[in-house]
Amino acid sequence: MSENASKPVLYFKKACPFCLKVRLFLWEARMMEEVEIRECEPGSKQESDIRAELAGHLDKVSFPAARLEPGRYIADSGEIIALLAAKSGCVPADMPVLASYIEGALKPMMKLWKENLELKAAAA
Ligand SMILES: N[C@@H](CCC(=O)N[C@@H](CS)C(=O)NCC(=O)O)C(=O)O
Repeated sequence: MSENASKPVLYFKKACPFCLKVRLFLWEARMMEEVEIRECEPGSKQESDIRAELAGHLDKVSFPAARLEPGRYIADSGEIIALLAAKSGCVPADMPVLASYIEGALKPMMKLWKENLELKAAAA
């Protein structure tokens, strides 16, 4: 078995803010070498191939997603981080870069995104 066969595989989509959250966790936990990352360009053939693979294992395909071991897939950035953290014994809540991204960028971005949706719906 190759070394990569035993590593969790992470599926990222370029420019996905939730994928960046997982990347920051990996970097801050010094786990970049412990996973294999497959990142796709939105709209690419690689994205279609990854979606086809994930669709066979997840109720709903979303990015990021992870294959923790053969046949065991999960999606949701928080869940992926929690499982990788448990594996390595690190505590995401104690990671200042990750916390700063979640609280300082991701949450406000999601709030604006939701407000934008509501405004569009009200204007329609
Ligand atoms: N709560 C999820 C949200 C993930 C999410 O909405 N990701 C977007 C990409 S930024 C997505 O997968 N959208 C649906 C799609 O591309 O099919 C998480 O934290 O992972």
